[in-house]
Amino acid sequence: MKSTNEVASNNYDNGGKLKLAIQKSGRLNDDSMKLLKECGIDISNGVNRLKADANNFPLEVFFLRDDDIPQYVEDGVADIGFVGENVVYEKNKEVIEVEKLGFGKCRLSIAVGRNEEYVDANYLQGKKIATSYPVITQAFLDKNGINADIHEISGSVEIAPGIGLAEAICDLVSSGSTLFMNGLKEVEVILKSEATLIKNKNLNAAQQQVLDKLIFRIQSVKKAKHNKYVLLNAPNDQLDKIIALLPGMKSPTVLPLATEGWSSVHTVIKESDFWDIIEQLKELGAQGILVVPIEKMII
Ligand code: PRT
Ligand code: ZN
Repeated sequence: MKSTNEVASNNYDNGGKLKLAIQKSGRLNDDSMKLLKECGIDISNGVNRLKADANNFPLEVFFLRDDDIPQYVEDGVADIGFVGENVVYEKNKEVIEVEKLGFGKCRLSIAVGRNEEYVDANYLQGKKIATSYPVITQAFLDKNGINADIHEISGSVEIAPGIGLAEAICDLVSSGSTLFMNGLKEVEVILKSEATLIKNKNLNAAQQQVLDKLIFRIQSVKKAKHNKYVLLNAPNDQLDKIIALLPGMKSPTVLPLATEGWSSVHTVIKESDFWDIIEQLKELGAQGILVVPIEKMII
């Protein structure tokens, strides 16, 4: 018979372990693996692997086609998944979106021939639209009261107008160069998408606890990426104005420099505010400005 301790620890092992589905290969695979690594989760790497265990976190990783991930998570074959929001909305499975992951950013857009005169969605009335996203496209058409013929194809959607298959397409765009090379222009953004963490609806309490730990780590990694650590030298007579410019987590650290009349100022600023603030700091006489990436940020 097992001791109570043994039973408790087994319960944790079985109940608290999470099965995570990520893309096997493709645009989301590298970033998914990188995020796990940045979260301090070490995955034993097999070649041609279908699944792998984490060595230092109660997690088992399944490598799947991205299109299948929502179904596996709905069924509970996987407990959680990293997948594009575009796939989540298209597949429309019963899963819960928990946390955006900050990579795999793209948009699902309508594009038409570059020389077409497109004023609004009414252009699409009665037209043929080629897409791999029939559900999202139909929802857009319904919302705009448009009656169009959706032609579902699984790949190379952008060539459809060129070969006379459709007058418009609805496809993923990131840089826009694929559209450009195929003589198309983007006319409507239907959905902005990025990779997201989805979960099964029926996680048990122990699994939810492990998921909360994972989310906490993901949020720390994301916050760190959005912020930079800034060090600069400031003339003491401008210190008040310089500090007023720097938001920081609490308030900046100020240390005297060996050179009389100067201080070293350390703080954290949002990457998005960075260029504006740097210009103003320079105008106030700040020198030797260093901007350093942050690995993790726990607030
Ligand atoms: O084999 P599997 O089914 O797993 O992969 P897949 O071929 O279906 O997907 P994959 O690896 O191409 O994309 C996986 C996910 O990456 C997508 O579901 C999106 O969430 C995300 N993503 C981000 C993109 C893009 N950016 C993207 N640009 N997915 C596809 N594209 C394609 C787009 O379809 C078009 O052909 O890239 C082309 C356009 O790119 P630009 O830069 O020229 O505009
Ligand atoms: Zn796919």
